[in-house]
Amino acid sequence: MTPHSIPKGRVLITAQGMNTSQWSHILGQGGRDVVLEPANSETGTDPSISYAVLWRYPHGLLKRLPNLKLIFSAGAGVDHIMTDPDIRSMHADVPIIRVVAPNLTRHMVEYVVWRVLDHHRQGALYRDQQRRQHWEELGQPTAPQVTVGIMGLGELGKAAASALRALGFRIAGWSRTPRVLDGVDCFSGADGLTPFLNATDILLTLLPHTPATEGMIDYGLLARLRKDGPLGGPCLINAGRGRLQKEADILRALDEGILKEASLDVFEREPLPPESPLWQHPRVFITPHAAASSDPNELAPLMVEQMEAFERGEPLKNLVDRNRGY
Ligand code: NDP
Ligand code: OXD
Repeated sequence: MTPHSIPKGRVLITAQGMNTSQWSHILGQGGRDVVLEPANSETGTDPSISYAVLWRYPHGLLKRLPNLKLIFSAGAGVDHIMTDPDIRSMHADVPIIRVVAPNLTRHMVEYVVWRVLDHHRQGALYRDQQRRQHWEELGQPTAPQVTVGIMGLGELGKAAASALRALGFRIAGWSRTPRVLDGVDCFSGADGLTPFLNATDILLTLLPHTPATEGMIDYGLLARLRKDGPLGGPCLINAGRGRLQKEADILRALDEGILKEASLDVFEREPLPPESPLWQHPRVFITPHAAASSDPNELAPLMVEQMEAFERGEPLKNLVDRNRGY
């Protein structure tokens, strides 16, 4: 492809729950035309759109964009796009690009360190003692006695592993394909899952939601976590996706003492419905999918760089592998 062989394309941003006018302003700073809706032509299609920046968008939208050249996820997870039937039919060859960005990774690392330290330093028990004005020092294991098991050793899992290692925790990791990471006891695939779980005191899930990972955080999995660990029971932290977990199983495991505590940032249904018993559970800590949100000031310029690289015929970064689904 010769340089500048593709004209500057028009951008559509559709991202429910995000500040799309801010996104649009930043995406358009280099003089690029940005719209929040496809034009309403007679056929219902808008052939002028080359790039779509998407987050929780209505499926059916992509049908209206016959000349789409690149799809950008406005977040690291791409399950909202991979579950859209239109990306397998009319857009089967359109590259999908996900977010990999230093500040998003930093935010996830902050969340992970916060939640791991809270479980490790027995935050829930001390908060309860404070409520009861009860003064009692609890026994405290040291970090090297505790294993944090990280499911997902991608961009976020690797960064979390290195921050937690620096605090002295033992780290185990589990991924789809075998990985070798300094200071991490790495496991992979179906055969590696049980030994990984058996070694884990604090389970941290940073997996994508795919058909292979859906619903895998269930009672049977939680029952395989280390039982005789130094924290008096295993803890779960899920900052990956809600569809990884079966919430009824988490509640059962908590109530039967199989699981000591849980920190959940993501849920089967979001917002978490008011009737969910998770809200009131004394050993569950809830955040509203806030572990690492997408900042247009950081992400929109990275997207524009990729559009420009594409228009110059240069290779793209952070491409989603459609077969793996992430
Ligand atoms: P990556 O694609 O970089 O890494 C994904 C990791 O998961 C890889 O190690 C991969 O294995 C592993 N994996 C995928 N499928 C399987 C499987 N079937 N069995 C075992 N391991 C599997 O993703 P990121 O680290 O960037 O992000 C992870 C997820 O975090 C996102 O998909 C998103 O859902 C979530 N997220 C949540 C946020 C929040 O605010 N709560 C913010 C940002 C992201 P392998 O190494 O073999 O490929
Ligand atoms: C993401 C998220 O995937 O915020 O980036 O969940």
